[in-house]
Amino acid sequence: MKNLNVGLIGGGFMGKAHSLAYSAMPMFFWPAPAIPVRHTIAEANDQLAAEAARRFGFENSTSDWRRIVEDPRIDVVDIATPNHLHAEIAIAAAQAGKHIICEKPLARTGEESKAMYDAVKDAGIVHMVAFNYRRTPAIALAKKYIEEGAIGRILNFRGTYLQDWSADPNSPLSWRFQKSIAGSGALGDIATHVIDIARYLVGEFNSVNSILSTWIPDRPIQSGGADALGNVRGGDDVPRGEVDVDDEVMTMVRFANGAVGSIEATRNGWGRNNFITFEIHGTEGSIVFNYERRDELQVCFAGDADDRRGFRTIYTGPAHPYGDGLWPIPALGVGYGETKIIEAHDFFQAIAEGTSVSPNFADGYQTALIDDAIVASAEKDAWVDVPRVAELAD
Ligand code: NAI
Ligand code: SOE
Repeated sequence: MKNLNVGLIGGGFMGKAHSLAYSAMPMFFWPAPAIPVRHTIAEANDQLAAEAARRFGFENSTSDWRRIVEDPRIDVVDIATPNHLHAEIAIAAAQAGKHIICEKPLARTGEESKAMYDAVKDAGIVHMVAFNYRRTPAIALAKKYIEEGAIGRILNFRGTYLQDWSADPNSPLSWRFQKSIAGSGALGDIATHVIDIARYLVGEFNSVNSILSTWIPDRPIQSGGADALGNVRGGDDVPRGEVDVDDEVMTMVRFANGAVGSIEATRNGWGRNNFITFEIHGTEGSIVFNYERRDELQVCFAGDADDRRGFRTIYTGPAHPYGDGLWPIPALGVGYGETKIIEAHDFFQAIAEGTSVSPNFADGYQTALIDDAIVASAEKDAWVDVPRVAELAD
């Protein structure tokens, strides 16, 4: 069992989640595929970097991420910065031969994502994009049931990602509302998670027909630092800046396997906090999931007797995906942290075994192509075909 040195870039929300995963992964999954060593963390300035190192248990800190990429002692580069830095860091890290885990969305556009994909493709490294929700045990259980044919041929997928952290017009103009940093709004930030889940469970997208809306055109300017995600409100006296991304996305989908679907995402849905849901109907049954009740998967099997047919609730536990590493009794409760711990496990296992892991940069690039098609469709008010990354061809 090798030690692998991690250089983490960005010590905000995801810096916290990834640091937790690195320290906890061997506690959950033992023997661990490798031991992640929290070697160096980079932040925007020296003070933030030193503070992040103390807080998240890193041995060293730097305000220059290039020092991580150039350090021969570093095995793994973890990109947890706002989206505009993903491409530059990932391309430099791939050229330096580092294994890379990059937060979602892979980048701001398909073009940037392609450059990242091209950089990792022939570099002989393991690359992963951090769509962690598919590692929620109940979602992995849905995948298992689908692969076993338990609900037959999939007819449709209805997915949502609804939040309310920015529903107040006085929640700040974080980087998530600025196109130059984020690339897009609710689309790249949260709809991409549902797109990833839809690709995982149903398959590739052929075409989309979409609407993008921006309900709140300006917000109080936030003065730098990690994103406050609406927890700090600007008053009437704070200068406001333009929101140049979408607040909401709705799209219809035609899948390559003939299924149809819809995906909706908003960060303005009062009362919805992290409402990632899907409902899938197949020829032999249905599956329903709601992340706000993430220990549960609801299933209905058409083959049940007429007088028993209906939704039943499975509470995930040791008998289900990732059950060996998690908690010994169903319904003790898995959280967001556990999805990141499982993600870290699968990433380090791929490094240790010299295999690839999913979702990787091909998946991140494909998701970016879907995002671009959604934007084009909203602009044209028409169905738009989604190009396919060659290695993901049917
Ligand atoms: P955040 O705003 O909380 O943290 C970003 C951090 O990066 C800040 O502390 C900032 O100071 C730092 N940073 C900025 N420039 C830097 C530089 N040049 N060098 C080093 N550090 C720098 O943002 P958050 O929420 O952590 O998001 C980061 C990434 O993770 C984004 O791509 C976001 O889309 C993604 N994300 C993914 C989630 C998931 O569920 N997988 C959840 C939240 C975010
Ligand atoms: C804000 O919408 C956010 O932090 C997203 O950036 C994450 O990807 C999501 O998992 C939680 O909400």
